[in-house]
Order: sequence, then structure tokens, then C-alpha cells
Amino acid sequence: MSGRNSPGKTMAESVLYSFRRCPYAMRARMALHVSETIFETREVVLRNKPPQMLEASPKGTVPVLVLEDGTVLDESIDIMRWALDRNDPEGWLNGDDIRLLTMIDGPFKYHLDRYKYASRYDDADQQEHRAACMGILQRLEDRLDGQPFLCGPRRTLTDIAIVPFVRQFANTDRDWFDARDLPNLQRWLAGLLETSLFQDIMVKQEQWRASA
Ligand SMILES: N[C@@H](CCC(=O)N[C@@H](CS)C(=O)NCC(=O)O)C(=O)O
Repeated sequence: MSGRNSPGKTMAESVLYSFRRCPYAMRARMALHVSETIFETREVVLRNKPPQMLEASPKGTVPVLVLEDGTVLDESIDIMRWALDRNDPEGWLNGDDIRLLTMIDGPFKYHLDRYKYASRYDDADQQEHRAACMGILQRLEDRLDGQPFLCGPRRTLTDIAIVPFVRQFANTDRDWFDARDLPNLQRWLAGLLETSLFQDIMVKQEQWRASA
């Protein structure tokens, strides 16, 4: 089984600093998992990041993957591509749509934060930001018309990199989302979330603490 947590293990292996509910960390964990990469997960608390993580990556965002040779990958997409370059049993790299990924990581994430956490932003009009997200989701809906996944008949990197953010949008007001006329997107989201891949990477982990 790959991607397992192995507290106390002394054998050198890649280490992933992760936060269970972070959408970026989710997509990294899914790629590591599908590629059967062996790694140790270190669950961090964002307000109390371990010095070992900050030493590896001073920018202080999760996920951070520290490879056995000390190489540090601290962008989730880079972790996904690194894992899949090594082993890509489902051909996820065949669906690496940079334009779509840039739209989700850029404008969609911008509006999602202001919809989900409107009170944290002085000037945020929650409805406006929700509408802006919906404009982008409608494009996904159209793309999923006639094909089960964003790049064709099988799930690929593009689906996996995007689904945690659509999940976050949907969960912000579940009833409202469920009542939208987005049948393809709703089917796509539900299907990906019920996979064993997603369930496995969402298993709860204890906060990691360096052993003395
Ligand atoms: N571009 C980065 C973004 C990662 C990111 O922003 N992660 C958030 C958690 S979801 C984080 O660590 N934020 C720092 C903090 O909250 O202190 C990536 O793709 O890995």
C-alpha cells in the first residue's frame, strides 16, 4: 500500500508535509497514491508549522515533498507531475490541461476564497464572487457534456487537480449547489469523491511531531 503514514519509521523515504483539508495537498496526495510512491505523511497544523518543514520550504505552504536525496518540491502541481513522471499507471499525464488548471488555480481560487471566507475580506461581495465561480463552473459543465471526465473517458491529472476546489465550492452551501442546473459537474464531482482513491487520501491523521 502506498502513501501510508509510518510514524516512527527510520528508513529514509520521501516525506510529505500535508494538511488533510488543504485542496492543494489533496491533489498531491492523490497523485502520490496513484503512482504508488512510498512516502511518509506528516500532518501539520497550519498555525504551528514544524520547523523541519519551514527549513525545507520557507514559504510555508503545504504540500511540501522532501525527496530521499533532499530535493524539495513545494508546489502541488510539481509534486503531481514528479510522481506521475515516475509512474503513471492510469495515464493521468495524458490529460494535463494547463489552461484549465491555470483558470482554476487563478481566477476560480480567487473568487472561491472570497465566496467561502467573505468575512475575511473587507470589500468582498459574496454573491458576486459566487457568480464569478459559477461562470467558470459552467465551462466545466459544458466540457463534461458528452464525456465523463474533463479530458475524455478516463480521469486524468486535470480532473484530480481541480476536483478538490470544486468540492470546496460545493460544500460552502451544499443545498444551493445541489439545486443548480449542473448535472454533468454534479455527477463528475460525486463520482470522483466516492472513489477509494479519494477516500484513502482523506483518512484522518494525527498531527506529526518530531520524535525527541
Ligand atoms: N501554490 C501552492 C499553494 C499551497 C497553499 O496555498 N496551501 C495552503 C493551505 S490550503 C497553505 O499552506 N497556506 C499557508 C497557511 O495557511 O499558513 C501549491 O499549489 O502547493
